Amino acid sequence: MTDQVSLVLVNPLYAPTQKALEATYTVHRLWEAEDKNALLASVADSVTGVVTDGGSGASAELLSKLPGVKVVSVFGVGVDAVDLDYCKSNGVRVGNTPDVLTDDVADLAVALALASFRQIARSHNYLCAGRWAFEGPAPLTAKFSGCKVGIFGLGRIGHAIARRMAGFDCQISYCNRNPRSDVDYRYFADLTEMAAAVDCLVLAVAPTPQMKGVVGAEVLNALGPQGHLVNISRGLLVDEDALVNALQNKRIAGAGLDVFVAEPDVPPGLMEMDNVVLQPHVASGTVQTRTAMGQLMLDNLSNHFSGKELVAFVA
Ligand code: 8YV
Repeated sequence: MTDQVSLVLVNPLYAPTQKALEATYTVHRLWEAEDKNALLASVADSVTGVVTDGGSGASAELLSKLPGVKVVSVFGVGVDAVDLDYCKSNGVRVGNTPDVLTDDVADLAVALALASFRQIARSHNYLCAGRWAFEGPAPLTAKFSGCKVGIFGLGRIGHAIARRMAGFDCQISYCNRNPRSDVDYRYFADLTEMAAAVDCLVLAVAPTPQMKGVVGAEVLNALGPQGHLVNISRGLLVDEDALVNALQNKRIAGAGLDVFVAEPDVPPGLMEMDNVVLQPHVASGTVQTRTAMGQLMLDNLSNHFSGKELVAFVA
């Protein structure tokens, strides 16, 4: 037990990881506190680290109540919910867990694309409702192999998705701030322009607050009635009202979504349509990957408290 190190844990983690964390550090469980501000005030003098995950992050409001904190260790790759400006201004290091989850997240993006093009949920429900026997073959769907894919955010995860989809003979395009010199995929500087040129728009970008709702009516109309949207990034990228409207009015063909604006709440309109496949933010949710994420999150902490560089960090 590293008795002298006291941490705040923002939300429950993968059980084996949380067990290891609490066996090593003095951990204050923020989500269990009836009065969170009272808990933070009571531990402010002793706490020197925060542990969180990609969804919960660590706000400036939280961190400002814990002036002794000099490390935030994120159980996840996404740090959009961590106030990086506060961290950089106050000398707080931010560790995350990239690479170990790339395969799983990319795999689920492909699964969601296939599920949307081939309407796997709808055909499953058609069979289970006994309609096959009475109505005959299920309605035809759309071919995925060879389609035009546009990836918004060709980073580590976006590139892994591109490699997988190239294996389905898909024609890959991407939209980044700047073109990459190490790939020969078609580059678009403008998201709407890329959406108009592809059949499958995949959101894999590490989002910034400025990207809120960037996938709205204009991008969805550009994607078009044969288009499919896949999101394994963050729900904040999508104007969900515009998406529900586009799906209900068949201005796009389908969607495969793992993330939502206000998780775990999901717009009811998305759950009422059969041309949508929904997942409860499980892209990194395998035993192997969550184990690896947990180890990396713990390694970042132990490195910090040993005066070493974090294994993987963003600040
Ligand atoms: C979550 C994620 O952190 O890696 C990320 O940024 O969004 C996810 O892996 C994971 O669901 C743990 O809560």
